[in-house]
Amino acid sequence: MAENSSVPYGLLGEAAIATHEGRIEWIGKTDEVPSEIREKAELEDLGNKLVTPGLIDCHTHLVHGGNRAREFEMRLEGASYEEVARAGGGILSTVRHTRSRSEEELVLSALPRLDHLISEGVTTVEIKSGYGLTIGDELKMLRAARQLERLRKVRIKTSYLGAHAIPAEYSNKADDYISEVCLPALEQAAAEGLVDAVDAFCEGIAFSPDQVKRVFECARELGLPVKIHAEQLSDLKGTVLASSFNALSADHLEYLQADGVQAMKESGMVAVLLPGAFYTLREKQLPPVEELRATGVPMALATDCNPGSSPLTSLLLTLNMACTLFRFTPEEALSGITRHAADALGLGETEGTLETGKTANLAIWDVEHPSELAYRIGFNPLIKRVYGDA
Ligand code: DI6
Ligand code: FE
Repeated sequence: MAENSSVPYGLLGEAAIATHEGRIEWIGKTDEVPSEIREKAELEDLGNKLVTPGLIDCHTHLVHGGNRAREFEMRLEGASYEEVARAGGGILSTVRHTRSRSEEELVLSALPRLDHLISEGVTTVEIKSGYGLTIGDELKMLRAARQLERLRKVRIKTSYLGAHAIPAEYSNKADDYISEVCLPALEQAAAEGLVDAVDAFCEGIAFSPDQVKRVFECARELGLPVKIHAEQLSDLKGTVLASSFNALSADHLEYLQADGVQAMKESGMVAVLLPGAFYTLREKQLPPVEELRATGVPMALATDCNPGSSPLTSLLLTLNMACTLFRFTPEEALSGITRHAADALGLGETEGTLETGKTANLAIWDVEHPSELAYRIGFNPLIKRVYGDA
């Protein structure tokens, strides 16, 4: 499966891939392998297997303390979100658990989630901060994310999400939180090389467009790209704001309107849709997939793995949810966790398609057709994952 958009899935048929020092050196029809490559190659016959780019989970909160299974029970017993929050549930309960864990404990609790993604052929994972909400705890989360890349053969991209929720000690003082914690933490994290992008949650229960704009202005001064959680529960025009900063992506988008779709098209943003959160929250408002498709806005998919709204660690199940819930085609869904997910992380030059010069991050599948990857529910047909030809 290579960059060949005229053919469904970009399939090459009987093909060969030559890798060298972590890069794709050549890719093409098996009977067209150049002699100089064929002479020096160590051949591995994969038989009639499907090879795709390594999968990319471009939106996760993989590092976090504790879980919210009790909250899940309460909601099923009929408790409202407000009752759950009053009982100490919600994002702020994960903040308490995350603050109480050491960096090492956060790494150890994230590893099983990361290993499950890797078992499904994932080679790149984006991991956000946003459950620390103090300078020290936000940096602790980002250091834990960087540690994971040293412990596993996987590429980790970090996003600073200090503007995720207003901590209890700053209740009704969101602007003070931005000034005294969020921006100083971003500057320190950037100085320590812990930040690849800056994210913010623009929503009535989180931060206003004006507050998000303060965070994005700081990111711009630091030379960092931005992305946004926007239009998840209402339309605050967060996506339009993010487009004015040439954001990499806007994520969730259930309440995105035509002005937001147009703004994404004009600024070249990626729409990252998160069916796990839509499913978990039993949301009724569908993101405007048809408008995004018709306007030509690239659509990526991700697990949004987090302990509250999307405790999902399967990118393959995410494919199936996108097709069944959002009416993605299986081909769109597979592009959503490869080429478009790469662009949502600013990695389109090196990841996301099988092309000469790109990273040799591959996934090899025992399927007869690529649509099987989205079709099956709870089945993993991965035979082998190749990370940088290692
Ligand atoms: N949107 C979400 O759905 C999650 N964060 C966000 O910005 C919720 C995270 C949680 O419930 O812990
Ligand atoms: Fe999220």
